Amino acid sequence: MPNRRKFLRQTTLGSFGVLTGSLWQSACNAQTLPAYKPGQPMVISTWENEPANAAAWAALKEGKSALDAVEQGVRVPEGDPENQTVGYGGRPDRDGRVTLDACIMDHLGNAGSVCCLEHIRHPISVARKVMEDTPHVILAGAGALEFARAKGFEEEDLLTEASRAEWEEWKKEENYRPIINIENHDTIGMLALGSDGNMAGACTTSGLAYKMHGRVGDSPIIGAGMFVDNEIGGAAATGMGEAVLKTVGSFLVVELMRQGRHPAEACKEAVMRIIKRQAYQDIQIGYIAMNKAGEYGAYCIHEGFDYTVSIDGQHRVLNSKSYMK
Ligand code: SD4
Repeated sequence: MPNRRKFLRQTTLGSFGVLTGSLWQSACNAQTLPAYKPGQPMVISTWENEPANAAAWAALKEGKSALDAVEQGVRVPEGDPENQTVGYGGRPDRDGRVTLDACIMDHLGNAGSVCCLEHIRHPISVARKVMEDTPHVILAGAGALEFARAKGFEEEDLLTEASRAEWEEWKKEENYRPIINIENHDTIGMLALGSDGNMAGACTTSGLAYKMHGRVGDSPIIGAGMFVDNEIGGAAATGMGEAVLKTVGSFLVVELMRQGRHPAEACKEAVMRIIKRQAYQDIQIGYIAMNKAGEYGAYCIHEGFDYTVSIDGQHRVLNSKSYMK
């Protein structure tokens, strides 16, 4: 949480033009991670998500697929009421409804997604069912809920007392205006590489807090919030979904890696596309990426984006390089 508070302070300053330019801040503690060796499994996720990475790691160690690993990994924050940006306990839209977005992709290029899904704690598992049990890629809203019910998912009230109380306060302060709230940053995007060399990815979120009802961000959109190409690698995004959608960010990162860019450089280029095109002082965007050789990296607009990397059973939270301090 301190990172988000810091980010808010920075964006206030940012709007007064305190811009430090292109900075490579290498406060990275990657050296404390063991070096990746070919044939090892590996997991990378957005933000401080060690428990999620540990669950994914455990799945890989049990011999499960990268697809199982990412599903099991992201289910951890989905089920955690303390995490107010993913799954159960997520902050609601401006009408007080918790609407969830998620997508999943396997090593064969199969993909599944749900958008604006209500009442289901684990949208990632519904997205996987869309991928595996339907001829479609995306199900949205009432149709997604109907499908989840038919697949036996339990319906429940996802709005916790804490998120309800914050929403009630927001309604007073914001005079019920729809705003895009930059405070809401903990979406989990996760990529896993199995020891069989296959990669899969998942992304899940409650989206921007107090969004308009029906708003869908980048997170459930294949190629925007997450993308995997098993020949090359994968990428995932967090932050202001509208900017990621307009630049098809995760697909771009993977295509840049295909052209030979290191994952960190590819993430930087995707961030720079946004910076070139729109006002960026008040938005955060962070990308993570990993290639098939186990190289990884991240880049973000504002300092304060962390990501979690797991190699050889060790999980480390690393600081992403950023464009602005
Ligand atoms: C969205 N990208 O709905 C998501 C929000 C997010 O960390 O990433 N929060 O736009």
